[in-house]
Amino acid sequence: MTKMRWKRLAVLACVGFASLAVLAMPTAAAAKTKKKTATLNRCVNAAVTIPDGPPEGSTVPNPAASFAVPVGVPKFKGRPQNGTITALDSVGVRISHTDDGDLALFLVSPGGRAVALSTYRDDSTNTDAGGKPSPSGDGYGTGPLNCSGTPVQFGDSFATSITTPGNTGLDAPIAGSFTPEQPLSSFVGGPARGFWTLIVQDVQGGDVGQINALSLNFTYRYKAKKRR
Ligand SMILES: [Ca+2]
Ligand SMILES: [Ca+2]
Repeated sequence: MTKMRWKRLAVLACVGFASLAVLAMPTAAAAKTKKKTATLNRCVNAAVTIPDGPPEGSTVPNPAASFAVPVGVPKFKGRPQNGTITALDSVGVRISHTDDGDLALFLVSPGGRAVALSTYRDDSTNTDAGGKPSPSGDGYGTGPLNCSGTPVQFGDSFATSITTPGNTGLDAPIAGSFTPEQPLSSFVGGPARGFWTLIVQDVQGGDVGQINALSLNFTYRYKAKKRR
């Protein structure tokens, strides 16, 4: 190999190392940014009437009730950012109603993803004190009809599914902590900022009620400026 070729190779090698060094160095923008994690744990009182379901035989769909909780995320460089859900620990629901079997409960994220928490949960094996079939569980949660009461908690880590027979009232409220019908983990990776909406639809006429409170407990990640 000639002396000139050796020199060229040496120069190319130097350029290569320099390029690697540039790649490895953080950019100025990245150096000023860090990812932070925040926890939201909030209950909001509601007083939303759930429209009664249609009469037997009707083919007209009835409107659902909805209650939306707004969630904010700190701005980044003066602009809104959505944040990213990293874990959705639990959703608390307090509802007063005279028949849980009428009701379907969904939580909808700001990104538009819907998760079924509980649908038409009434245990037809329940009987009243006189031994008559009495599947009509009364509402979700106990105590005051607001955040001071004890909501039913839904979370993926709880031991008992809401679908387990016997969980679902005997002219008494559904009470306790349950895994929902669909996993809350499907919200992970979606936006935190915006409206989290509980939708409740009543599909049978005769029994009515209200949404009393909704609580959310989740963690999310967002961008923040590094302090100098
Ligand atoms: Ca009832
Ligand atoms: Ca009804």
